[in-house]
Amino acid sequence: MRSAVSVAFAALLLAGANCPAQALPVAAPFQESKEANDARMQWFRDAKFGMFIHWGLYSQPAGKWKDKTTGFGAEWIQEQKAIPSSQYSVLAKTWNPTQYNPREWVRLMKAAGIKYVCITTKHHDGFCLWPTKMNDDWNIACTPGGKDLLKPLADACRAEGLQFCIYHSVMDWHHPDWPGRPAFNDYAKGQPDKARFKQYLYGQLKELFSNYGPIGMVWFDGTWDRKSWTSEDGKALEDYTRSLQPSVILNNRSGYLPPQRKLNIEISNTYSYIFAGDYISPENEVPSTGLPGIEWETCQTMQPPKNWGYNRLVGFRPFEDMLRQLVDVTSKGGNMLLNIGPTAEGEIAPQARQRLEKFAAWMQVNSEAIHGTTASPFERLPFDGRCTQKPGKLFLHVFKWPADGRLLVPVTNKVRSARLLAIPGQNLAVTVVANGVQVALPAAAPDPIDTVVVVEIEGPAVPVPAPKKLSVDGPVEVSSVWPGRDQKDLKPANITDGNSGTIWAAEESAREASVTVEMQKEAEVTQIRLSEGPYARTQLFDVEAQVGGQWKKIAEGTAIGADLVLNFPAVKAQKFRLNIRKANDTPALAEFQLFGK
Ligand code: FHN
Repeated sequence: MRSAVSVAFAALLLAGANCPAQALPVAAPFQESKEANDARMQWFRDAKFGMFIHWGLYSQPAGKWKDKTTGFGAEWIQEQKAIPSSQYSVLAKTWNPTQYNPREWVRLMKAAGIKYVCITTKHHDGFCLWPTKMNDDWNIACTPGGKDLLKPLADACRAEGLQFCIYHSVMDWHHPDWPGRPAFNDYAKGQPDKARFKQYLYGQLKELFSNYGPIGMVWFDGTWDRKSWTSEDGKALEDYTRSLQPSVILNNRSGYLPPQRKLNIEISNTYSYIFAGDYISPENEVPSTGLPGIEWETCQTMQPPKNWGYNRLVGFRPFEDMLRQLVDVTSKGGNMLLNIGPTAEGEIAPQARQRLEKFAAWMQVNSEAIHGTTASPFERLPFDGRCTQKPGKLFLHVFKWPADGRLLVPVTNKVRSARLLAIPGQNLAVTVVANGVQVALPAAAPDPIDTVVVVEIEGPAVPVPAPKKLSVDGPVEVSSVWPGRDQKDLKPANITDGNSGTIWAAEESAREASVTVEMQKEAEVTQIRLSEGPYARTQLFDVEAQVGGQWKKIAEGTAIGADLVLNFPAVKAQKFRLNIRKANDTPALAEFQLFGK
């Protein structure tokens, strides 16, 4: 019989799949002081950027098994195509990653700003990337390559100063004793014995914690089948893992379900929001406002949708998208664990390599604006970008370079200096204005994806209080309206309904237009937000306020787009007018909102 449990787990004297299970080691519940917790978590808090590596037998089919293909979940191919274990196991006879060069991988990752590396020691197919003594047929020693894949990676990480971390799936499609045994496991006979499965799991963790030096983190996974794996199983697993190396950090997927605390933000991936382990692991998702006071790490893959293992059939995310996401996550106080799926040969796919090299180029200039930073002090920024901070320093990540060359930083602190990380030694002029400080920028952005402006301030950042949303509930006057049948959908009232999904449109041939909004009474306005929704037709515009019966220009620009924030010194008025002076198609507007006191 091809059993995954055929060699003794020495410490437990486990004799085989058909033998009764021995008692499991029971670890004392883990406890630590706040100070000890801070010390243990510090590297993780500072790291911000980790690399996830999904590598295994599934890297050979890489999305294609015989004539069947998959565009997602390449590492799930056995389950997706219900491949019998007796057929899937041929992959162990052919795996030989001759191009594997972990030292070179780690150097590439380190240059890209990665601070920790988390590799799949065992994914759901149960195949082990190290020569485990806990089975004799389903690990790297049984392949033509034969060599331990973890050891040289762990050594390379330590040599380069990166944390070596392990992903470990509890769910195991291959092991005959996994209680959720799938029908395609045609090797397994008899009834699964969960106690024996736990001995296998614990025995493997014992090996991993004994032979690979300090383990930074265990990224447990595959515990969502509550019939197979209970909260008690998860709690015991956490305690046992911590007893092996008390410094280890655990994600929240051991299966332990302690009493839940309420999150006051919208989240969709509930599996990842269980308050177990040391941190929350939203998958493919960035919590909109971050999770203040809670440690979190989002895992994201380079090959969407949801390909964690290498898929030769699908493309890679653009670098711009991934860099801005890292910045967004960092500005919200989280970490990003970015996944790559190496090829079966042991190479980092050229597309992934190219993206890591782009990260390296950016990090060479800007890494101080990521590593060791904390979340933005601002609820909202008046420009398209993000903020990260360190004591005495604000890092303003500018995604869209302001056309007027002025960057408004809504902070009340005294400013010592401002400069671009890309041009050190050249201070930028700073002016104190009504809504904060204004930094004079050079005409062009040194980096069109993310240029970082560092503003040195005195004391902890104190933001300018955010202006409050004013009620724009008077009639909306427009120069013209779209004719005919669609008129009621494109009505002027859409402009003030707070929904950027509904728009007003002018008469079809118009290339100029005006929109006037009105409040019930005068108010001090300091900010206007405009949106054209999905359209970007305006090429020249200005905004006026009606003061003492006269229209007075308060802002102007050349583009509006999906979300434009205009800040200006307070103006007291009841009516405001947008004049679209030039558009390349019928003018349309989704939102015109006023903010102030
Ligand atoms: O099923 C896995 C999946 O293959 C992958 O490993 C991801 C990574 O976060 N985790 C699981 C799904 O939540």
